[in-house]
Amino acid sequence: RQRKVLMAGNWKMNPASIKEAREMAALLASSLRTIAQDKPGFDVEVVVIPPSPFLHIVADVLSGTVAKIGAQDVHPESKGAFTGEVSTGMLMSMGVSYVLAGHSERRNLFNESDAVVNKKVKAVLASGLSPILCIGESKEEYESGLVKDVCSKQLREGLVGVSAEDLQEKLVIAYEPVWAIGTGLTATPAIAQSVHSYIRSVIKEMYSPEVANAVRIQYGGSVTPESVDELMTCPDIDGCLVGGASLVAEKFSRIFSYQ
Ligand code: G2H
Repeated sequence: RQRKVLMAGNWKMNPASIKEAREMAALLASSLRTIAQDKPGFDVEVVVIPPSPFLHIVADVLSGTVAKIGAQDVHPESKGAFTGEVSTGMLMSMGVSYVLAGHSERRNLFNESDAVVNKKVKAVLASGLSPILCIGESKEEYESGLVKDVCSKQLREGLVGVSAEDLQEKLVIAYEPVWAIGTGLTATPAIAQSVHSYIRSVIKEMYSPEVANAVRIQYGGSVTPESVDELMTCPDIDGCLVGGASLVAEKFSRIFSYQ
């Protein structure tokens, strides 16, 4: 695989306190330091995505390690009367590198449309940060054989106005079948690989073979230390977006040091 592997841990709305966030980050920092010592060739990009109020402390505790920091969401406007929202500039000033856009929980629980997701993607890119554009079908869509239609639509609408260069160098796609999120059901490596390969074919059609070959596509949905090794043998899976298992430093460390 030519593409650099990206393993991201999405903490969602966890943990309950800043004290616990500091402890989780400290455990991860110590595990990253051990890996840096024991595996000098370790070349995986590791990203930790805590809730906004904990970004600062987590960035602080992880500084000096290879881990980068991500945010779970952002508002497309740069400032103003948007009570409760957070801007790309605020995230940048806290040391954030990646921002999730269109996570299925945002789409389903907060009614984010493809048009809103696209605005966020563009705002993140305009600020110089890297968006992780999340796409994926629901259980009903999966059962009705609509995987390709749903992924293609979310991709095409999410990427409106995104340049080939940004897609090649900054934007990451995360395929997360909604039926596999937090349910303990992981798509089999064969299912995941076939959708990833399809996603690459859509990018090829929209952009070029070079862009399709360069864009990183993560898999997400109940990834665990038990499932990661096989998923990572798939040629079109360039890393994982991990939820539940990223809350336990030992598990997340095992995931990003997959074999
Ligand atoms: C999908 C994933 C992380 P989990 O939402 O984005 O969560 O690994 O808990 O299914």
